[in-house]
Amino acid sequence: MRIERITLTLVRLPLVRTFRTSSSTKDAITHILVRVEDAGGATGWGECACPVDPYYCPETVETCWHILTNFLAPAALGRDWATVDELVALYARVKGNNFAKAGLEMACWDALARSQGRPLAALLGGTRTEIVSGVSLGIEREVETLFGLIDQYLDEGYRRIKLKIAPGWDVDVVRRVRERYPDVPLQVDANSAYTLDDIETLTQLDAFGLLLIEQPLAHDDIIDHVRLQAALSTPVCLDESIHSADDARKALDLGACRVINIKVSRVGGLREAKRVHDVCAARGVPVWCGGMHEFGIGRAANLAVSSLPNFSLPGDISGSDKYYREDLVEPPLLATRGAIAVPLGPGLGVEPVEGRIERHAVRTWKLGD
Ligand code: SMG
Ligand code: MG
Repeated sequence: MRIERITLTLVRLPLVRTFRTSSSTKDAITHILVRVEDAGGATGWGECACPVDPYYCPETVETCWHILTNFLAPAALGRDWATVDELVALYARVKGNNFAKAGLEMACWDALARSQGRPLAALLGGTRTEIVSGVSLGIEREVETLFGLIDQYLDEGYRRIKLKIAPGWDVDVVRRVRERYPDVPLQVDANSAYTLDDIETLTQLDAFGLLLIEQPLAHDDIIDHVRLQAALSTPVCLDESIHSADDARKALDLGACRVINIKVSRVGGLREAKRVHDVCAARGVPVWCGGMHEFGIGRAANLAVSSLPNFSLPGDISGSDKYYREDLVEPPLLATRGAIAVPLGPGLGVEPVEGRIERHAVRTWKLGD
């Protein structure tokens, strides 16, 4: 493979519903689409699913643009590679910046899979044909609003509910939700809103039969989480703290968590996501696929990686209609009875609709003739 042209498009889509977490509030999503053209004629698409603000992770969409245009795209352009390991080696000296790397790497995986006429899921070694989905519900003003949303998504067939929590929107809300929905698979995500000083609040959550408590403590911590996990019967799940398979190994060996949320973008791409999956699988630790409000391209990649066997918990990959009035790809990725089919076509198995991308484009950039 040799990438001869790279096109970036910054695309902004309004969200169907404002999404509030302990760390940010969003009513639209702006991601970078990466299109690569291979010398052999294959085209691939990737999505850089970074937030616009540095409140979930240190990167922002503009740092991704900077790193892609100045470092990653120039390092990959015009160079021969046969495997994704060889591709990644071309830009391995770029430290961190995982969201930026994931966008370019995804486009190259798509081009590679398309050049072989194979679905991306098959190339990754995936076995599942459909992915069981949950929904992630933001912080609302009133718990009754949350009840309405839970009713709606359970009616649509979604199989687990994730609630965002923050100080002031935690134990009482979870208690009321649990009273109203005694049997629903339920989990919570704090997005780093607590410290060990809050251990009493967090241990109260043990009473509600939660599947897991996601990222209660600092985004860059795995040490305090060890103490917290030892005090909780509910499994801790790490999200923000895990950037690589090595991070996963260290966190699990220390006892910082019992579950890992794998996000393709947070770990720098599909290759590393599979490595995190493998580290967890070898230890019998279940994983699930997290979400960053991906458009259809990133969502298709999430489905492909979730087809790996150890993605045994429901993911945050809801149907695109939960997020957007009209997504950027055909066919749209929708849930039926709470599950989404893994696309079977070549590559990501979805086709970006260029007219829609143009309509929502904020800015474009090209490298190569
Ligand atoms: O894609 O449904 C989705 C969003 C799922 O809650 C979600 N993601 O911490 O897991 C998480 C958040 C991060 C996105 S908000 C910045
Ligand atoms: Mg999370």
